[in-house]
Amino acid sequence: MTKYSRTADRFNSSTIDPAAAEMLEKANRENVPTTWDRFEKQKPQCGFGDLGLCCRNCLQGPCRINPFGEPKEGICGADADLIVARNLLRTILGGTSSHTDHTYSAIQCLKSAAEGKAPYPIKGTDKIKSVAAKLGIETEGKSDGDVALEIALTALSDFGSYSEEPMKWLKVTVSRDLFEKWEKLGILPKNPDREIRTAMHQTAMGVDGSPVNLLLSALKLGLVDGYAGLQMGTDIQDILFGIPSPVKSEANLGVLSHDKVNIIVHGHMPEISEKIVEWARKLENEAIETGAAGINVAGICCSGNEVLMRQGIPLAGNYLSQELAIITGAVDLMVVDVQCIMPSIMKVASCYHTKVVTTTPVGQLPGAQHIPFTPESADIKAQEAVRMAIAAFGKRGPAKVQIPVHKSEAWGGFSVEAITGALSMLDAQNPLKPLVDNIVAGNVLGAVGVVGCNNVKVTQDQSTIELVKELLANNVLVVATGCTAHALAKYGFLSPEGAKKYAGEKLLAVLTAVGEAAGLGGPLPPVLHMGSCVDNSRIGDLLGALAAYLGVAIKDLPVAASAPELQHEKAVSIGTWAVTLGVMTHVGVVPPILGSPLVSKVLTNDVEGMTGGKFYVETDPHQAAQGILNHIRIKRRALGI
Ligand code: SF4
Ligand code: MSK
Repeated sequence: MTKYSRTADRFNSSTIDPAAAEMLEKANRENVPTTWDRFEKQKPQCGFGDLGLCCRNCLQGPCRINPFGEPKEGICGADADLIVARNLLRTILGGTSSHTDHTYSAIQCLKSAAEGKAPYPIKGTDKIKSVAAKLGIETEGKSDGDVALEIALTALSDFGSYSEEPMKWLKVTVSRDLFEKWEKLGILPKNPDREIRTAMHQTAMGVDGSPVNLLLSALKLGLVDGYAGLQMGTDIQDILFGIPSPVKSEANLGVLSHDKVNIIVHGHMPEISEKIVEWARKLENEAIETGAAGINVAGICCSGNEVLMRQGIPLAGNYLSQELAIITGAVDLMVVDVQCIMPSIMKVASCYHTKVVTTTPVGQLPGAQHIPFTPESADIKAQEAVRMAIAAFGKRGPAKVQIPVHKSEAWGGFSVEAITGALSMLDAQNPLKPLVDNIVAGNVLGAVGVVGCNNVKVTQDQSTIELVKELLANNVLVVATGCTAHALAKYGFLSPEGAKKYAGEKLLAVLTAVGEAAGLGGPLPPVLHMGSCVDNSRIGDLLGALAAYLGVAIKDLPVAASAPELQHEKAVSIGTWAVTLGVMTHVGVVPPILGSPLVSKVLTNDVEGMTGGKFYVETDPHQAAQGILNHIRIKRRALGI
């Protein structure tokens, strides 16, 4: 009897990914606990927490509200609506802080690189031009480095602003109509750090007693996330590392190598993962000298997305596969930075020869080797980490190695610039025209951004795959980011072959016309991988461009967003930003708001009258697909198409 015994049914209800199921069986044999085991031990999960009805905001608590009787108020008198609204705002604050702190690091890296202090060549020349143009920075007669430095200082000035003016980065990015709408609602953010501080204060014991006022702050924090986290983050990272363009790679645990040193990059910060990729290539000979066939870097979570998008590095797995990668026994080193890294990886790594390196001051793990990266020291630190991997390769226990064979072709790199570049092969003057013409003609029914995570409460990848299959069969174009993109990659949705398999007839014809014109020799993949979590801003840019082309508001477009398997606070803050943009946003995991009828009604209904967007909660992916298709059809009718 093994300590963590599971039945075959359990593996099947945990994941639809055959590689993941194989590793769960191996974990079971080897008595290695995984997140699914810990989930079982958490059951039943707390009903008060599930409904958002538990408050710990002061030391008189915790207070709980009974939705079916007494007590109806906490010790201070806070009721269900207030407690749920406060908790939701704190969740969004967690997500927004994560994104803005990530972006702040990227800005510091760009600044240091532009000053010649950090060893990062600034690769995104075209992005320097476009970002400088929107910020009103003169480029004539200046070097790229000088302009990049001005851009970095402008970004920092938003974080350092003490004026009452709204965030500059937001103001220069969005359309006039959106800006004015948010101005009227009183939700335009100023300095992002100040907004986070103020909203945290607002949720403290005995400050804001108005659930509606708290929800307005939630919308404001959604904008902080959107423009000081996602948009600024993507703009800065594209300047540093280049604008992604279509690139072919592979996905799933089968990308790990039997005879090469395997390094996994995991987390979110490309300034770390890019350096690991660079030095893995440069030190390949050292690995060969020690008997390996070379060095293989693969990615997990959004670090994986970042280096796929720009370097074609394969994806090893999404959030729920992070432990499973180590359980292959073939990962020599996992380099982690921030966000979505389960602390459990240390326990799992201790069962194998795998070394773990942490790299940031805020993301440390007891038992890991801490190699603190700074922009200035990145080359030295990356070499140190890669050499650790080479040394660990020799310690692999062959008896413990089992690499699943499963992997699929996966294309990444679909930035807005790459998409419009492909469309410009059909109409150089007016690249969006072919897409819009096909939407008007009904060949493309609409578009949906399917984004977000895995969540152990949902069978891994299942909701995502079921939902996307139905959307594609109904000729809806799908774009993806984050761990959802990993999920779709594993089952062939990011490959041209996937278009033939999954796209409706009309959509396939459009994908084929664009793909052939762009020189791919076949259709575009039916799902376009637009990048990491911060790269959701690319979807916002695309929506903004489509709305401007059509002369309508984003809320009027036949589009939607969906996060079928969200888990992280960041997914909630991204979703809130999408709702402020005017996008109907489906979530496939029930957020902890049902304890408040008021909050539930505002988010799923009333907010539509304010921003044009709303949340749509549906756990069944088939129902969700129908709900999204109905929404798209309603929007089409309203446009008269
Ligand atoms: Fe209880 Fe109010 Fe304190 Fe929350 S803030 S723990 S509801 S007394
Ligand atoms: S990594 S936030 S599990 S998408 Fe961006 Fe994946 Fe969600 Fe983390």
